[in-house]
Amino acid sequence: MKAAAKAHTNIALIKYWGKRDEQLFLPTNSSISLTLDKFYTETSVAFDPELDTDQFFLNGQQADQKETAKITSFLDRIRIMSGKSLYAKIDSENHVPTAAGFASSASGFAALATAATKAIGLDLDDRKLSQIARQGSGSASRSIFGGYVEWQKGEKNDGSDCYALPILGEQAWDLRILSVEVTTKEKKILSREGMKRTVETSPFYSGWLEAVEKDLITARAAIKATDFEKLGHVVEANALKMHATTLGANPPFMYWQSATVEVLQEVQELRASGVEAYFTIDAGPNVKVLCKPEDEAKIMEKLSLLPVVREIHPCRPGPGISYLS
Ligand code: FM0
Repeated sequence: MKAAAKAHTNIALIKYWGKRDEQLFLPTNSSISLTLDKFYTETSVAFDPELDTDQFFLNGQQADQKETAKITSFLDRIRIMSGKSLYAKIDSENHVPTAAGFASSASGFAALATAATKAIGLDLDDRKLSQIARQGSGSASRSIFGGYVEWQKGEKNDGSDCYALPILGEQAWDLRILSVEVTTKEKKILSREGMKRTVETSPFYSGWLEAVEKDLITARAAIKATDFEKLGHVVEANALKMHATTLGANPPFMYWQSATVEVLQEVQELRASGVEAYFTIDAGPNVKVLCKPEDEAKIMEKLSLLPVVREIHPCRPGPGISYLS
């Protein structure tokens, strides 16, 4: 009763920001992402009648009780589905540099959902897998698929219509995402906490919900038409709107640092000088720059000159989940 799987991380082009059900991880808005080739998680799961508890190893080290408890509550959903009450040994290798500002939870729960369901004998399609991965971390639902992906929010209370769907495969449109790591000092507000506080207290949240519906329409159309300029503009504007909601929260917070703003301004200057580059930012200070393959070298060179830039990781569109032997 053993299986292993690999899943890649993804970057949101139109952000998931807020839950309508915290237990089932149902979002208040749909989101769109690009799965990336460079960063991924490989996980093997072995259910074993000899075990009386789950054992979780991350990068070869046994995880503490708190981390293991998260995995156990996730696996409980799969145990209930399969009708089997076996515990498992989970081995996970993360190839995601945390400092680069990518959440390893997206690739982590996508790989875990894929390996665990297979190991326990469930034969599920990708849509169903995305629903299971979603219940570990919302953004993990999108990492089941490669390329350009939409996670649709659904309307139902049980989450049965809430899953990810591919929009365009990773081979169909070659864009680049440059992950720009900046020097940081402040402590992190996790996206889970940040989105909850924003939903509950920010007067700007209703404006976000209204705007994101329009941004989704624009982004879907831009991806289907492979219209880079249209996509870039909506991606950048959507990220700014998400971050604006945090300024209205109580207590207010912001993910940006001065280094973040320096990179944003450099990207806008590049654009003013005729280079097509657009930024997006997740729940942290690092910046991701979206560009065409032919502009990648030039943009990297320019951004590297900023003293606040520590490292740049260039990424390409990446594949969805795969099973490992
Ligand atoms: O990825 O509480 O998935 O759409 O990265 O685990 O469901 O870590 F910028 C923020 C990701 C949020 C946008 O949140 O939250 C996005 C964000 P969980 P996640």
